[in-house]
Amino acid sequence: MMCYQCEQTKGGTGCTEIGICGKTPEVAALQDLLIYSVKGLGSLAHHARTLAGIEDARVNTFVNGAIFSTLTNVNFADDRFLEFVNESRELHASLSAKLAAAGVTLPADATAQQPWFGSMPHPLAWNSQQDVALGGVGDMIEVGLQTGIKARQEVLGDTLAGLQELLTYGLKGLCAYAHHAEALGHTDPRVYADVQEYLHFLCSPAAADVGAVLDACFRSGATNFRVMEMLSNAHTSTFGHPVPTPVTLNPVPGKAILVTGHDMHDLHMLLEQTQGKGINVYTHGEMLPAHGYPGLKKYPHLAGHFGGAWYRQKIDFAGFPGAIAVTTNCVLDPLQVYKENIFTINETGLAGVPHIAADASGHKDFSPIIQRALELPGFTPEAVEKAPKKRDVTVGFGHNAVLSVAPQVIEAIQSGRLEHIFLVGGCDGSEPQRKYYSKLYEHMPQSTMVLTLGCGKFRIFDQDFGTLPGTEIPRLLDMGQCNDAYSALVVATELAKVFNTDVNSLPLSLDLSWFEQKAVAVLLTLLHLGVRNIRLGPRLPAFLTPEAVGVLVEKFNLMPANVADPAGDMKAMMACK
Ligand code: SF4
Ligand code: SF3
Repeated sequence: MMCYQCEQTKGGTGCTEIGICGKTPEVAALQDLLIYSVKGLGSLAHHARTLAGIEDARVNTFVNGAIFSTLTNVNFADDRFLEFVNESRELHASLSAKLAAAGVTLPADATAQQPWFGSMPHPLAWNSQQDVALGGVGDMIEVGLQTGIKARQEVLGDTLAGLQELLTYGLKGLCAYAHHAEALGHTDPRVYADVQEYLHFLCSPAAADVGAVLDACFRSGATNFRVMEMLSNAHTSTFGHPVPTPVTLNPVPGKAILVTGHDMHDLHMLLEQTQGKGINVYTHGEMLPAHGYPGLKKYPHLAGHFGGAWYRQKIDFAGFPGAIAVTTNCVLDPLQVYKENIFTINETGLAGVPHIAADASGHKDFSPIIQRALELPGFTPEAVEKAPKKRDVTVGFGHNAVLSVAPQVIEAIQSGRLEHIFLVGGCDGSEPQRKYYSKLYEHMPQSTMVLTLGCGKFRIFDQDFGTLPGTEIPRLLDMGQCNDAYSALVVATELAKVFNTDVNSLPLSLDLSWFEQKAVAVLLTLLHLGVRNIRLGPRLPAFLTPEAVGVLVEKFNLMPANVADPAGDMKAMMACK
């Protein structure tokens, strides 16, 4: 195997024997094959749309979900990938039949072999091959082994192969966000069309050109901006705009369910289904911002938040006395001690763990999770009594809430009481270098504010930053999940308008921590918007060669976080460098 799609990749170069995340070579091969197949399906859907105006709703939904399933820490179950690849080929066959029925033939070069496919046929041709025996996981792994990055690196070189991966990884994040929005009934035909056009592009001769690939990467950043806006609208139109809300980190006595991941729709369905059952529901990880939404906080049994960022999951889940619902990333291979308590939903999967699928109407029956929660002890009064008491945290500073205090923020900037704003957003992870982010906060002067989003917030979310001198405005404002980077961009754009300048000229610094491919999508959006001077850490992506990084440095002054010197980075950022 060879995988270097996330920040914790082995040795900063690539996981080759087994993933640091626990991904096996078998699952890696199946994921590679699924991406290969989906490139072909996406390409076919692109032809169907542009040649015959055919829009296939099942294909649109499937492509985004299948791509999402290959994102880091989403799915480790080989039988789920067997299903995905088979479904991809079935959908390919049904869409081909629709094209044939419409009397449309594909252009002669639609399946032209590209050198980087190596021993495999063009993905579109492979999907149509009837003679490929794909009876079981073993057969698929054999084929999947031929579709990895190595073949592309050999033909294209590391820089171009890595830039193709940059586009693919950005798509993984984008498709994940689009899939969340779709769960809430929000879709955009342009987004489906864009995704499939990028997949088609990756199968075309144009993808052999560095400039064309970079251009596609930035265009995908534009698509992701639409997607994040769509997801933000999906959340706010369904659950209302987030409002500042204190959240307890102290459990209460009673039966319990813990919900992790990013999917607010699942949490809502679970809150509905647990009403009146004597079960308290707690958020974990990226579900923390749920407490700020009026349509979710209204449920009295949404009892609080439990635990920290994803990488502490084995400790948090082992210590949770109830059932655990995994809506999306990040999920880790479970410990035996809680394996019987955990359930996967949506695109997530774990070997040997029950999965709850949606029915044809999108409804999910969470009875098995509820049943398990009722069997387990929950939090006993004694355990609650003994647990160390923690201070509340405050969530709910989406763009609406922040813009409602904009006049005070503007006045504070003009009077010099607010010197600088930091956006320290993104993912968390277990590597020691990530202490940089905790230390960064220690060096922040009192005359500054910090906006957080994503699970990176768990470095400091429970600390008291006080209020901005002379105001009631908290110095620490959590804007929500990683996708709420959209909110941060709305706030920055509005501030820039007031000061009659652009985002790059504001007293604002972005110091981003990345881990997985949602962060890649957000980064591509920021670059598409022309945001400069972003610090990125704790390590730069392994799939970007020094040559590729050089282009981003020259165009955007993108810089690596100086993890050895947080004080130095803070000084530079205060000087707007
Ligand atoms: Fe390694 Fe990350 Fe790939 Fe897992 S997702 S195999 S940790 S690079
Ligand atoms: Fe975290 Fe996995 Fe990226 Fe949504 S939960 S930010 S890492």
